[in-house]
Amino acid sequence: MGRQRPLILTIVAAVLATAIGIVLSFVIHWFPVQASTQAHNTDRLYHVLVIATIPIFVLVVTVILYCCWQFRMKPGEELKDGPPIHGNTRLEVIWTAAPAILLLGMVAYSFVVLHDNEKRPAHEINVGVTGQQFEWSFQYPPSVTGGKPVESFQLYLPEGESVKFDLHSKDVIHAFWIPAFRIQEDVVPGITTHWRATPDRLGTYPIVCNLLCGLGHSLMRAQVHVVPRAQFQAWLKSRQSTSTASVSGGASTGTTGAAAG
Ligand SMILES: [Cu+2]
Repeated sequence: MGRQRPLILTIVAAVLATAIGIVLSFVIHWFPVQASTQAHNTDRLYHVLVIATIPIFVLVVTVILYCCWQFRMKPGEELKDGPPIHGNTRLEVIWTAAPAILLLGMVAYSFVVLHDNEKRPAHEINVGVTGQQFEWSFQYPPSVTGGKPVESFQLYLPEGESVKFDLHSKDVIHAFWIPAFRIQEDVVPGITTHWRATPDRLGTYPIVCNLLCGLGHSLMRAQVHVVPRAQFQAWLKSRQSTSTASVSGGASTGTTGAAAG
């Protein structure tokens, strides 16, 4: 009985700590608003990973603290040695197999989310993104505008429609990141990289360059405006009539012409 009391106390404390940890993981708002379907998937995955890791963290810390408490050296035992142990096959199989199964499960779930986030939908619009020290510009091809191409320093997107971004860089490596969409991709000179998102919440959200690209890196910001389809169409029309002179057809020609968006 004397040995059992500390063990029961420890187990109760561990269960309590796990419960508090899981509750806290729900109470704390870790992320900015979710403004794309990908954001919901990504946050759900993150939450599952956090909830799966809390009991493991508690288990490891509990075993350490329990051993320090119960098996620490007492006065007079300075020269004593511990009992010789040659291992425990069953225990070793369990502590190898259990984490392996858990990890494989989390990897499989992550893969499914990634695959879902990048899946090509039946309908999508293409928008060109050009990064250069230290600004973003956006190109809307005729397939999107229904007429002349449009270039802008503001990103407008219709709500509820999948967008495939084609990313180009004019100088060094940048990273195109919209935190509210939860997706980021490197923008590399010489190649075109891609990024797909479906904005599902009206509003204006920051666009960030997330790779140190030079002295003005911290200023390399822009905004994405998620608007209803009709407003998007109207904005494209107004841009077509005002930016004729600054755009010369191609997707990545844009010199720093009309600055306002
Ligand atoms: Cu940068």
